[in-house]
Amino acid sequence: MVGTSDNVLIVGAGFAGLGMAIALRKAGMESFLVIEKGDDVGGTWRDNRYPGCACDIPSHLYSFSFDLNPEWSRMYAPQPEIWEYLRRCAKRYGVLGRVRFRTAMQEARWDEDQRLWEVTTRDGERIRARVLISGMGALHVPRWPDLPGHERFRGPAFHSAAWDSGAGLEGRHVAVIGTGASAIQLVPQIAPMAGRLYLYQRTPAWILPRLDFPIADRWKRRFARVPGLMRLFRAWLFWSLEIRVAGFLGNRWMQVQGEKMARRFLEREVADSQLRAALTPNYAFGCKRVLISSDFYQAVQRSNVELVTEPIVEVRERSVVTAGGAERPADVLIYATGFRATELLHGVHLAGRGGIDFHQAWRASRTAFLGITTSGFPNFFMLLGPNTGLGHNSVLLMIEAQIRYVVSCLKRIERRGYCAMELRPESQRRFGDFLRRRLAGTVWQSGGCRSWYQDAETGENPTIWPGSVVAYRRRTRRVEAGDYLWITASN
Ligand code: N01
Repeated sequence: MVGTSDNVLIVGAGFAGLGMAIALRKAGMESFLVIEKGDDVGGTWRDNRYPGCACDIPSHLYSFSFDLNPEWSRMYAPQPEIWEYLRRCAKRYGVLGRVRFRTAMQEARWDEDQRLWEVTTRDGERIRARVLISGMGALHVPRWPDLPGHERFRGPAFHSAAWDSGAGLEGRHVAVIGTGASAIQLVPQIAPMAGRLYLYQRTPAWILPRLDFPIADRWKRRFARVPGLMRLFRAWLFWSLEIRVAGFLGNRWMQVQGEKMARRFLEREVADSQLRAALTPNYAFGCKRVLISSDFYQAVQRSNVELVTEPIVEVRERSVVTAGGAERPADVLIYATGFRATELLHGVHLAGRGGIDFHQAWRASRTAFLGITTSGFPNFFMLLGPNTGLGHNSVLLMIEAQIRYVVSCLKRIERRGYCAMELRPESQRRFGDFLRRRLAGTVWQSGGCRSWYQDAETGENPTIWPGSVVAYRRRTRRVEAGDYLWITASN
């Protein structure tokens, strides 16, 4: 049992949770605890270990702004390196010892009398804290398609985010379901070892080449010697990605240019016109996440790889059947089918003021102010909450803006002697209206596709920030006192 002296409870030890813990230490707020469901830090970079797993944002930008790393081996560092970077940060900034592993939050209740969060873990332990911060992320609960007969399958079957390295793919019939960001990274790696690989595609993606290369030692040395140079490089990366946002927000000219580049790439890489047609999306460039890969198209054209575009209708003991009745053998089944990205705080019961249920409140409003705070849930903050994902730039920039915002909130509470702060319902409504207006014209909502950014039932987009990183930073720079109710011991 953690005493109430632990002011802040952070849930999750990925980029968001660790970044938050480090920021609290830097702000002199030492009274915090991090709980983590896994047995190590790293979040998504600990979980995703499939062959070829790497970041699709350049590493010099996909890292903390306060800990630039001159040692990145490549433009797009592989997963083990990113994971190692995070572990190093946890140690370097003295937060590793503050993480309690194998501790998953199951329930949290706001105790109105005590003005505290009472958290229950999956093991039944109780933890009390004044402030609750979710760093649980959005891409950690695997999505399993409900394929008829999947339970009958006899061979190893696993999700890309829970890679079974003992499955033994050599010379076997391997079925990969999905052609999203994970699949296009893992297929080129496993295709050479599989006997035959069947790639089941429901919707093709727009793909651009990945300009990946090793970073030369002399550049690593320069970056280490002159940190300003590294900052300059990072700034260049930032702006070259940031300008692309205009296309996503509705600039047709930029969308057309993007589409032209992707079409040219596809034409250059794939000679067979039938295969090219099967790999060509029928929706606007950017509607689904634009993927980057320089080896996926090559892998699909290997003689032992078959792209299957008919929908799967049944999984049998050792095969997959598609519409039309074709049955293809399968010894191993790999689900590269993504995550339940629109289901916030999946598997957690959160009860706010007056016992209101977070999931019910969410269904009614579908917004969180700046993606961070929600009315009815005092002293509760989300990192990488709704509508703060990005399609065009490094999401770490969003996480860091949120962390700064939360620290400002906590400082204000401390300075003024408040017990808690709670978002005013009208601030939440205003922000929700703004989001809906902004999203309406974006390619994500009007580009003619259905994507994991959208809620499967309503088609609404609770995932993406409909603006630039610069605009988000501007909005989160200051905590506007008027957006919140500030609660004292007596009111
Ligand atoms: O998941 P996805 P992902 N039958 O949802 C298909 C991040 N990430 O794990 O498009 C057949 O993109 C589905 O088809 P459709 C990144 O943000 C980051 O690949 O829905 N297919 C789709 O093709 C990324 O965007 C990195 O029609 C089925 C695929 O499965 C996010 O994670 C690296 C199906 C799922 O693709 C998710 O990527 C990797 C069915 N029944 C991932 N059901 C970085 O480098 C689903 N599909 C930072």
